[in-house]
Amino acid sequence: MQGDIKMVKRYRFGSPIETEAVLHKPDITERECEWLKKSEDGFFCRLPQETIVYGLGESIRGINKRGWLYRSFCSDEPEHREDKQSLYGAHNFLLLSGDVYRKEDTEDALPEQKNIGFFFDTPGEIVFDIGYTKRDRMEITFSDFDLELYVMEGESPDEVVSAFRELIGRSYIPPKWAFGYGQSRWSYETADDVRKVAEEHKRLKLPLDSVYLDIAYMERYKDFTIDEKNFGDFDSLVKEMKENRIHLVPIIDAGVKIEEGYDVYEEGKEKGYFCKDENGEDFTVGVWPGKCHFPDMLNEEARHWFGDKYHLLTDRGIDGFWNDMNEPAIFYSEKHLKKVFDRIDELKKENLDVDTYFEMTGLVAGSSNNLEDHKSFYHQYSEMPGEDRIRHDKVHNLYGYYMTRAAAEAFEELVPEKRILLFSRASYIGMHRYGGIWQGDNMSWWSHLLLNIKMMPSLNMCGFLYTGADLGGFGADVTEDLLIRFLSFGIFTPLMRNHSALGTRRQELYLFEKKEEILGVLKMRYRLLPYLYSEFMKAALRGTMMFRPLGFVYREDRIARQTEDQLLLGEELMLAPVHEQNQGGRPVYLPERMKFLRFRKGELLEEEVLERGYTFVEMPLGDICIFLREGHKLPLAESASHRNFENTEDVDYDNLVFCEFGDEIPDYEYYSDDGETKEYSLEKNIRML
Ligand code: MIG
Repeated sequence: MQGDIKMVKRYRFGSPIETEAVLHKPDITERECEWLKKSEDGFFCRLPQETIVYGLGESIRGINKRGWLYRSFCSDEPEHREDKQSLYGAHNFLLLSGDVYRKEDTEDALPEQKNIGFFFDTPGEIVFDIGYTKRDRMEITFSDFDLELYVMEGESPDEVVSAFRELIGRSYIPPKWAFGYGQSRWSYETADDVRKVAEEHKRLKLPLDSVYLDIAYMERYKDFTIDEKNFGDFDSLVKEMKENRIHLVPIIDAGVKIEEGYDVYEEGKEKGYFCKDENGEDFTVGVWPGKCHFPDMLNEEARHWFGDKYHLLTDRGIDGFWNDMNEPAIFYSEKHLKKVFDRIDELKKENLDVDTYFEMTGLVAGSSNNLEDHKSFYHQYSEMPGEDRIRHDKVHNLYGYYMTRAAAEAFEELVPEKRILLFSRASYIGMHRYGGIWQGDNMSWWSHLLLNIKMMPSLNMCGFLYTGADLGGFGADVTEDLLIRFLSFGIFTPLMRNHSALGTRRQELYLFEKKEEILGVLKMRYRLLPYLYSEFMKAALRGTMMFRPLGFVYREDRIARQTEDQLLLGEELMLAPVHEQNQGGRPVYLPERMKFLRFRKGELLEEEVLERGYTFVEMPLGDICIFLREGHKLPLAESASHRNFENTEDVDYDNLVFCEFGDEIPDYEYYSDDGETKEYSLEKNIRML
């Protein structure tokens, strides 16, 4: 159901900075918000114990965000631990479901059953204290209390989400091949490393649609260059890969290397397109390539200029990109580093004790991504004509969004007919229209598989549909069982990419022993593609979610509302992934009767009707277990034994087989299109099957 814009209220506080997150703005409401009380620098409200707080998109902890303090400030945070407060995205959307109090209610007032969404639209820092300081209270504070607040009520959580998504506009849609399996590594060091990945996949009949190029393909980490020594035959590499129907997806970093004669640097400097320091000089930071400047993505002219540079790669046959380090991440600033060195010089002379020793280690560790640096550079924001400049920290959460927007807007001009794969590390709501996101530098930890599961619905609420985690985990060493379990969930996420960090155990699929199991899991992905693509497109075009918490559907069921490690996918499926080591299965909560489907080696092996309640389900490594809701059917591409999938082009989207549960099953709304052009249309492309 489409959200009705009339049920959305818009409030204004202070003098908000335009973010262009909201496309369709209702008129400003003059009355005060019924649900939130104003404090000096924010809002607060009562939070009855059973009320669920959904939202916050990319962040740590649960689907229910209660019981922690989250800080909305895009951060290069490689340790997604429970004690952290921020990740790479700033997704300031909350959805309260359950009992809520009107703000003028007295202590003895009775709460009302509600579903209310809140979007706090401001590009600076926000702290969400959701029952952290006090369990039954939510407090939201702003570094700058200037914002637009959107409040939407609905009969159900789904209705609230639809209303919100209608405000913020349609989600980014990638090409169909971007739903295939992608292999990545920081870094494939040479063109031959890339060839090797393709060859090994071919040899073992493991499907592959893309290979990702991390920073090594560039010449000394300079954006839009190619390293001559190791990727000298770049054009033939692209061509060879294309012949094998494999897409190369290079990384682009936010920092532009300072180097005489490097055209991107020279042009940016000459035209004044870089962010400036207090004195109006180009602001210098240290990132990958050493000293860099940040292109001023908020300045429209600079944004066009930077976006246009992507043509250097699209001209050479590249049709996918990932934008990195765009929080923006800072290893050090020149100014700050000088202070650190000065102090260390002083400390050299001392007998280091507990205080001075930790001061010293802290100085070095603390030189990256510190707020002092974020406060010491400036943008010329085109949305604020008349203002000379705006300090970065006040618009911090827009940087990655506008970098990705730069690329997306350029593609509209460079290749208007064609979809380009694009996803980003940092993001803000609004960026969901321009690209997807990956979930950043997770670890090869079981807890991060669980985090991946929990993050999917939260991201979907905020419009981020094209997303997924680094399968297998980015940092730390993977084990074979973790990799297989990660993949067994990853086959359902739109972005399905295996990526891992420099120095960690290699994670390419062909290096592991359980080849049959891995092949089986991958085959299942390709058999699911017609369904996944169809569900993705409907969610994008209707403003709905692909992945939902159980509590969205089984709203009266207390256990379902509290279930955090099972998800609904579309209207049809429930997923209950194994996310702990050495588990041959797991207890599954069935909020209603469902048909259990077990697939092995890409084939349906077993089906069984399971009754409502808890059941222990055997799930050996490599089995794909799916729960089908009654009255529904699941379309699948032809049985894998008839076809060998090398990549998405081998999937037959027209000849489908179905798994069904129930006596009278309504037709499945099947969305299918060419997957390349932008002729999206629900009317034209849906068939009832
Ligand atoms: O700080 O380009 O999140 O995916 O492999 C490391 C190297 C910089 C961070 C990205 C990661 C990528 C890595 N980058």
